[in-house]
Amino acid sequence: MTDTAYPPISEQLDDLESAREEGRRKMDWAAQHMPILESVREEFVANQPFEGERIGMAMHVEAKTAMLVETLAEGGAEVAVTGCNPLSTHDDVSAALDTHENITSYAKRGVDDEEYYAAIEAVIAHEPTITVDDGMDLVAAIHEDYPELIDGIVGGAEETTTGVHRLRAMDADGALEYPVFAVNDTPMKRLFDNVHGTGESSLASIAMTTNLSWAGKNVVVAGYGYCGKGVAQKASGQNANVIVTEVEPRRALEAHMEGYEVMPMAEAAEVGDVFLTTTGNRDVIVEEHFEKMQDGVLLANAGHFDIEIDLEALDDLAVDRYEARDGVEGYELEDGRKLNVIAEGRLVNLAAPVSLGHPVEVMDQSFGVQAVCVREMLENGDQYDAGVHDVPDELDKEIAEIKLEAEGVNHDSLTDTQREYMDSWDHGT
Ligand code: RBV
Repeated sequence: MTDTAYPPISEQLDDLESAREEGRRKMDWAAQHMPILESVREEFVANQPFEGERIGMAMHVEAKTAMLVETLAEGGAEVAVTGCNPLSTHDDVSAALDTHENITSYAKRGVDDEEYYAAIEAVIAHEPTITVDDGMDLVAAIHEDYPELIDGIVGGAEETTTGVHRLRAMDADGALEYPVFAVNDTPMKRLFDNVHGTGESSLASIAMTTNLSWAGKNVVVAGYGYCGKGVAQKASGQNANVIVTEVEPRRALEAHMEGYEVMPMAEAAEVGDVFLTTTGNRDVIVEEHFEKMQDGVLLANAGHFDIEIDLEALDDLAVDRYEARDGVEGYELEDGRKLNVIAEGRLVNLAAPVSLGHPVEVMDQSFGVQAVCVREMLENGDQYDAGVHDVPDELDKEIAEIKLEAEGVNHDSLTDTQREYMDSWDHGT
């Protein structure tokens, strides 16, 4: 695929018509539950803020993401999109998107590394003026291989914790050459998408993939960040006994004070029934842990990349490997124990065969923030230097207000006297 341009999905599917219909049906369902994007879209259709812009995107291409892609295209942009994980694309949705006259979709499920990067290059070939990433692959590829495009790029937005982490490392090295909004770090993203979205969808995907119960299980949650908190809370709500592993002392203490058992992975390995990694770091579950695990355990990852469980080491230990179920690979060890890996250790809520990603409502929030961040970058781009930027709080609040209105929830506002009091420092006892 390297010597020819990578083709859009429409040129890669056999039964294109039925794929497009099914993709559109999935998108219509999502749209009915995405009031924020609906409202933002109305504004964009009326004002055409992205007229003449080219937006390059690498995200999980499924129905909810498709609504963001369409929202940006309806606002006047030419959009080129591909996946941000080889297993999370829904080909039918990708095909439906590709029918839009302002959208080209290169996303395809089950691509190998070469095709994955060829599709990223195909997006970059559109010479984007704005990038929207989930995991920073576009920003990385542009800086490494197409630095000549950077002058023409107004800015970007990043969806996920891992992407923001990579961007901050790049920024600290002085290597990030255009401004990028850390969408992940907003309250409207973190407190909902990371906590509830990851919690609900990871557990649902594991349950549907294995047909096993959470009740009575020892569930080991690695990492007690926003995602880990969500997973722990939802597993506990389904009557599992939750064990947390953490490296950060205050988070370990938080987990302890919230009623979970906290212990090193070396100890948790001996007692866990299900292991779910949410750290964003590598080598969280490694050989010494596999050696201690009970027969029949489930291993899954909810972090962005597939590096948290050391599958190479597990493969070396295994005397046999087999497909135990669709999406579950059994690794049989020399002593007869079987360890079951779900979705190849890739982020389970999107890469497992029956997974659908986060629930629609939380993605509406995250993508609402994404949409107004793109608008902000174009309206006020000259106010943002190269580097990672927090999303202006007013934008995040704008999205919260739209959601509250859609839910029919009223809330109080500060009176002038209260506002003045909060802004002053000279009121003592
Ligand atoms: N995520 N997207 C979906 N489109 O179904 N589900 C989860 C979807 C995002 C989520 O915002 C998270 O930060 C990121 O995927 C991890 O790659």
